[in-house]
Amino acid sequence: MDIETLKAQNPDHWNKAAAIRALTLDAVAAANSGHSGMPIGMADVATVLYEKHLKFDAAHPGWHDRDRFILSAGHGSMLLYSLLYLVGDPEITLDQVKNFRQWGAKTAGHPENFLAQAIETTTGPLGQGIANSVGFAMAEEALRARFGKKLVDHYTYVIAGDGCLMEGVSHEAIGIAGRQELSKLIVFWDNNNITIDGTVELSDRTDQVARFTAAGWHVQEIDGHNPAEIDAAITAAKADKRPSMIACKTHIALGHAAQDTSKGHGALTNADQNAAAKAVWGWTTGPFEVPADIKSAWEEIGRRGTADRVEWEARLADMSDARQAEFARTMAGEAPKKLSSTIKALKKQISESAPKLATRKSSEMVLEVVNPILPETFGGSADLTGSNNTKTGDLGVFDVDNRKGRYMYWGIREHGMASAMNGMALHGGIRPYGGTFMCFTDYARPAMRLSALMQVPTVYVMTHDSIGLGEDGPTHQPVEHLAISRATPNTLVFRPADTVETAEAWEIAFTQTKTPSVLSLTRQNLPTVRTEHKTKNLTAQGAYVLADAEGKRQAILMATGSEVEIAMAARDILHAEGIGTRVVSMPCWELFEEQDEAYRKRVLPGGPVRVAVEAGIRFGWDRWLYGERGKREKSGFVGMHGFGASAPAETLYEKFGITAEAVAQKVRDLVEGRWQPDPRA
Ligand SMILES: Cc1ncc(C[n+]2csc(CCOP(=O)(O)OP(=O)(O)O)c2C)c(N)n1
Ligand SMILES: [Mg+2]
Repeated sequence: MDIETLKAQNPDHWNKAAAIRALTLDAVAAANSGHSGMPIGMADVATVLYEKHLKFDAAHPGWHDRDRFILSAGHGSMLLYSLLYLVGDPEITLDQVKNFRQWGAKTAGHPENFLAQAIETTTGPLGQGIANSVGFAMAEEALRARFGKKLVDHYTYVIAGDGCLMEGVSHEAIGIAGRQELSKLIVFWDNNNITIDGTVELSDRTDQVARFTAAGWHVQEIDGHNPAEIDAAITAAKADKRPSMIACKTHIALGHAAQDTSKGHGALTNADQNAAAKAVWGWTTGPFEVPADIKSAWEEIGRRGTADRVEWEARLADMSDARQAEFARTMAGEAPKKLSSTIKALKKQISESAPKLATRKSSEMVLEVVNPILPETFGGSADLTGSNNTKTGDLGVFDVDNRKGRYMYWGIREHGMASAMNGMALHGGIRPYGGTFMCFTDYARPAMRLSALMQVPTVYVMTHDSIGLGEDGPTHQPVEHLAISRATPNTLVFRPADTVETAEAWEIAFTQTKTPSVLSLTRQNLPTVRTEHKTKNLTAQGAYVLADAEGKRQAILMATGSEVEIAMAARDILHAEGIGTRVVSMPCWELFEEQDEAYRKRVLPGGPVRVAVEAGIRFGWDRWLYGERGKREKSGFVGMHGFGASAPAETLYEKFGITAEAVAQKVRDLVEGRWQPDPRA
């Protein structure tokens, strides 16, 4: 259908959609950057969705039972900002739209979830939104099973572009959604056949309809500019028991000189061409001006859900006080009071019995006592359940016929798992944790970075955290992954030395509201080093004195995880030789950095020689070796300098020189002034 016919057939619809198109052109032109074509192309789909289907109340963007709208094609951010301004969102005002992409504005280049309540997730890295949406839809299912349909009953709508569908993570997401029959997930594919380099044919020939169908989705193909077809397709999608993909044939930059070309993808800033496009759309007002009747029609859409919300609030108010309080606590992500006492009791029991355990097993022990008292936890693993020790007795398996299950078999999909976990956390009401091998942090990395950026407390259970995993060899032995994780802002990286530290780490991870955690856990057994029970959570200080020097303090050994045992053994050797040695356990650098100067100085005083021991690369350790009152000539590192190898763990520690004797020798050299620059450092 040509534009004139579309206009004539449904002028009310056309004008509402034109408002999105015009605001997009104006904001992108004012910013002199951004992406005009996608919002212009998808304006009709978005208009019908908001006008006829999306359950929301513009004045209350935080209403828990709202439908979620996820703009996976995040470069088209002006689509979202236009919609929010038009419906009367309290945060995305006209001023915000005028300040698109400027310092301090909520209308950032790509949507950022932490800038406005109505922005459900941060998108821009293509594919993330569609993968997050799987988590949103799972969270809805899980919470509906827990709290009932009266409180939780909403859809998750997604707009994904060609780019989102080409990214690998979309494959993982589509597979999960199909297998789990997430019937309330509805994805619109902006099928415009254009990406930045040209047409899709340049790089892809996938039959997307066949692909989604093969994964178990309900699929429809429509004209993405025809409001009647869009409406009917959404209605049909809702009625189907499968997740739905609606392939919307659209024209990027519809009505603009750049229509149907890759030029239309980016910033359309040519004033004449923009004026001509507005003329084609029948848009006659000045920049950022929406005629009052069109604006008020949009505001009416923004109020469409008010009655629903009020009824929902009445239903909530009708529930028992206890139920209301539990719902509020769950949605706010507050840990129950019992968590702290449960962790303390476990710590006491462990300090007394001093078991020798792999910290992955310690982690399971913690989860066994914590999961029953935190009904919001949701565990899983990327096909390594028995290795990651993430499944505890009471969880039950999340599945089509058991939405109360709190354990997910994610399959071999680290990236999809991480991204979906972010979606669950963003939805609210769920505390997701998921496991894989530490070296496959790489496979989950794009989503792990977004957990940190988006400020969501997703927990990553990363087991087999060093050469200590042994025979599987260097492909499976992380060496740089601690450094990568620690380099990521707003991420707590825990490498606990025993069960007590593991329990403390979990307590911290499960009380975060804005920070993800990475738990780096061993495959191999470790002794309990915290044999004296302390109620205080020492891991919360990031680093602490585990064992002090006897006699004159000549050396400080800093270690994490499995190497704390080695540091303790080195301390014994050195003490036998009269070299007073302190061992500092450093389970979480980030928390140690947060401590005040006085505490850090007490733990790491200047003077003694310092040796760090960690079965990973040195990167980052210099901060503690000589950045924190230390001296380069009095410091050394015992760890990895390259990739590992395939052999039994004990052999590897021996061959790579990560032994108590090697640590003791390093200390002797430093104490006796035989420091040498390490060319590998
Ligand atoms: C992971 C990732 N890779 C690359 C980019 C850069 N990028 C932004 S949009 C885009 C093209 C996307 O094509 P499509 O989804 O079809 O969007 P359209 O051109 O139709 O608006 C690319 C490559 C990105 N944002 N994220
Ligand atoms: Mg495209």
